[in-house]
Amino acid sequence: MSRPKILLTRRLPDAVQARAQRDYDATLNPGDDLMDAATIAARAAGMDGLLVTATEAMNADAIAALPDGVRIIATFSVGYEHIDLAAAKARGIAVTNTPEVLNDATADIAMLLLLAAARRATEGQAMVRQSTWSGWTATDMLGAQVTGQRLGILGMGGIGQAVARRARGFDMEIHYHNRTRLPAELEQGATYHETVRDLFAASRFLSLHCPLTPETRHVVNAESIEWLPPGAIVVNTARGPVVDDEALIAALKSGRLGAAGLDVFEGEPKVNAGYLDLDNAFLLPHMGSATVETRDAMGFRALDNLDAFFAGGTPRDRLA
Ligand code: 8YV
Repeated sequence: MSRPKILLTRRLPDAVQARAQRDYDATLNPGDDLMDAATIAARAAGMDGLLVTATEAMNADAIAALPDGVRIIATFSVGYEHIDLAAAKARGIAVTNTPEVLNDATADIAMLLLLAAARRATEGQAMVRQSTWSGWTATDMLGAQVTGQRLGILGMGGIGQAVARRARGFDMEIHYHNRTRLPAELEQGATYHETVRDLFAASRFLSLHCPLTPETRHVVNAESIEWLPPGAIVVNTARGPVVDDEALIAALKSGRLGAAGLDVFEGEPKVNAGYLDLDNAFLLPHMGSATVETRDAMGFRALDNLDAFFAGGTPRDRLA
């Protein structure tokens, strides 16, 4: 039997591409050019499946444009807001994602952002790199103590729980809000808040780990920022649009919030210019899952899902 034909819309790690080529008639994208919906539809001609990433907008129009042969879209990401599940389902196209395997790497970046924001890493780096450091003093560059402080986690899925585990190592007190309360063995003593407002009110530090949905879009906004304690520190490794950038920038400028650590941005790779000269914003370019081990694991998980589908089974991460 001939091997299924799959299209990889982005360049993926070598080990992932090697496995894809071993097991499939795989078309790669060695130049890693970004494909719009029309290009994907054209290159998907004759394909049985697509292996996409979060940079491809598989909205209703993009899915409608796909040739009939495409029966599965496997995304190399845990987030799947870029795929219209209802449109895929309506066309009988299966969709899978890659949960779990990026929990640790993303939680590591959340802690990096939290510590960097709390301890004024942006300013410190600039002083050293620009040779404006005039020497040690007992009173300059004082940041926020992390140890013993309250950390609010919005979205207590796998990544949120991995952040909680790390933060406990810093003796932080864990508070969270989630659509459903976790069982006690997963809560590990964390305090559950029924509402986003109650969580924000308890959060000296706030780390965002919710998926992007209509409910979470701009959940950090001018009104909800007022629920946070004065000087609170906000960390975002989830999705840029969870935060209303203009509101966050205004609060960082006024001092209503102490600092922010951001790995994701609305409209990325463009970043709201208001962040760029803020000393109290520590900024990274969407690197949450960017380790060799994790990116390999994400690719293997996507291929596991394709393997299960083409073997006639149900992929473990089937979303639609
Ligand atoms: C990925 C992510 O690197 O998995 C996700 O949802 O946000 C990132 O860690 C990116 O989305 C690749 O598709």
